[in-house]
Amino acid sequence: MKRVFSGVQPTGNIHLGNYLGALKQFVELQDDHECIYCIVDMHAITVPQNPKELKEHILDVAALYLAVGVDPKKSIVFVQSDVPGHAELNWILTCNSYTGELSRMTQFKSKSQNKESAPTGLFTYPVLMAADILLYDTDVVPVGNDQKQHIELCRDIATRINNTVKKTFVIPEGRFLKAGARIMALDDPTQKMSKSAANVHSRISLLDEPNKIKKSIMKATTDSEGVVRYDVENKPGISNLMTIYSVLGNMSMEEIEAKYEGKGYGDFKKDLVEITVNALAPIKERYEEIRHSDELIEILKDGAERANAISVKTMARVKKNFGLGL
Ligand code: ATP
Ligand code: LTN
Repeated sequence: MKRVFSGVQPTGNIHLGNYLGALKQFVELQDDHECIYCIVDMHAITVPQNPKELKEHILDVAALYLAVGVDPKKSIVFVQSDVPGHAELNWILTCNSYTGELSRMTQFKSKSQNKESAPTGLFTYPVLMAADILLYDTDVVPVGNDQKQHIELCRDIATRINNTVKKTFVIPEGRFLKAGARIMALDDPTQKMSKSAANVHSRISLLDEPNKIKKSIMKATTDSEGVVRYDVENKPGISNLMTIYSVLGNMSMEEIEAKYEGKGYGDFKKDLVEITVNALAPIKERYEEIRHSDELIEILKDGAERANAISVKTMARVKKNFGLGL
């Protein structure tokens, strides 16, 4: 069975972009893959975090994993900092990556923009991500399109070490969903939907109340043509809403276009509100059940133990191949 690894940062506001780009795939892969899903708290501290809030957000994301359908009987769910191998492998990979390649990462460029200096961790963030993936001999990494460059870097570092030191790592592949791989902000369809954007109506969070969902969708930026047609280039706003409609409502773009022929954006948006509210309701219900349960803590403890057992074996191999330790 092929092994799958992915991670989500515990930074609050898990949104439709995270769900359609990543979490939904996590659930789909469980039946015929060995899946490991991580809450990457060490990635979260690449920007300052309030410790109390971070702790809560870790449990929020863990509960959301389960609420969307990740099954701890099938998959390993754990917190990154509970398994020391991530930090250990991170250092070894850091010594085998180059400032030139890291400088080309667009996420670093955008997150450090207009700053005189940025935390070193923000710069080396993709190396820690590579460590997460390589630590488990991962074959497949389901992520949103925005992570493509980081996956390429991971493959480059692993290939370099395999070729220059010794064959040590499995070379992983990214898995990107075509429809819904990149959900854009509702208020500005040229930006990706993001947890950290100031405007709450730019995103739909998985735990939003129906009224908030309605408001965000009804306010969403479209265009003045008033025709429901998929055309990302010229009509990015409505096309983004159609992507959400298509994935949550299980309809092709052609079917959606046909359904709204001769109708305006108002009708389309009203239906999209209903589809979205109905899709998120069961997730919210399950989340409320599990978020403050002892079961959640037990699942994470058990997950860390199982993940650690795998990582210890990889680290023994890595250290041996590098000539490290006794
Ligand atoms: P931020 O928006 O603050 O930059 P993020 O949501 O990108 O944070 P993560 O929590 O690490 O950061 O993302 C979790 C997963 O969701 C990743 O696989 C990422 O690729 C995916 N993802 C994030 N935003 C989107 C989006 N707008 N569309 C599709 N997938 C996304
Ligand atoms: N960088 C990713 C989160 C992440 C990840 C990973 C995803 C950290 N480590 C390993 C897949 C595999 C993000 O920001 N979305």
